[in-house]
Amino acid sequence: MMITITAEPQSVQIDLARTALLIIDMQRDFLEPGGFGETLGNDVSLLEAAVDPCKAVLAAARDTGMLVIHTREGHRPDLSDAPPAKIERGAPSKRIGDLGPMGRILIRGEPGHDIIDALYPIEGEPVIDKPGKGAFYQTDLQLVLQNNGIENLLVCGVTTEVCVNTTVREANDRGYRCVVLGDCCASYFPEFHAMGLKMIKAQGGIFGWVSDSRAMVAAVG
Ligand code: TIU
Repeated sequence: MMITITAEPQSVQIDLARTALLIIDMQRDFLEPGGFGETLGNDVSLLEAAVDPCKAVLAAARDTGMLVIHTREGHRPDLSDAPPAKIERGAPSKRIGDLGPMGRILIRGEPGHDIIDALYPIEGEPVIDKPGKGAFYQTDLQLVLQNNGIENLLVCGVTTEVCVNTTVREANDRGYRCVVLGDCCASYFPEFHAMGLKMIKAQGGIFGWVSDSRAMVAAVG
């Protein structure tokens, strides 16, 4: 079934049966105090704005039976998949693998690595664990999309200019139509959020389209 989503730089027509909702890294490590985001010096409360809009689109996607995919950034407990260059970077208060109040920072299986309660995956929703910022790099995301006949992605998550932008660029080069739901994304830097969305929709939609939760819910409802 073809649907039309109001978006920028123009409305986009997509086949609902070939569309998945992709929710990127809505993890406690980024959204809650004591996690990776805070160790980097960020005010994690800035990401809260995306939670309710994500809840609304997640509910709408589940109602339609659309494929919902969640991603999580993180590493193996032995850090064998974590590049030293990533671990050593900057001067965080705690490094990847160090023990924090939500367990070891950005480590799979730890409470902080998991998805926030408000958006917790349900049975049948694939969760993609990724070692990098992009969700395609060293994961089976493309295989999951191919096996489900997916051509279009409705993209939500954090942070707008880091994991959302990286993933959208990866997806665009692989031929997927990406519709980024702007209010379902957030950044520790409001100006990067705004610019991150602008970069996607500029030049006639060089990486895809930008829409929002209301337009998505109206289009699939
Ligand atoms: N630091 C930051 O803005 N983001 C990340 O490290 N990962 C994601 O965006 N998920």
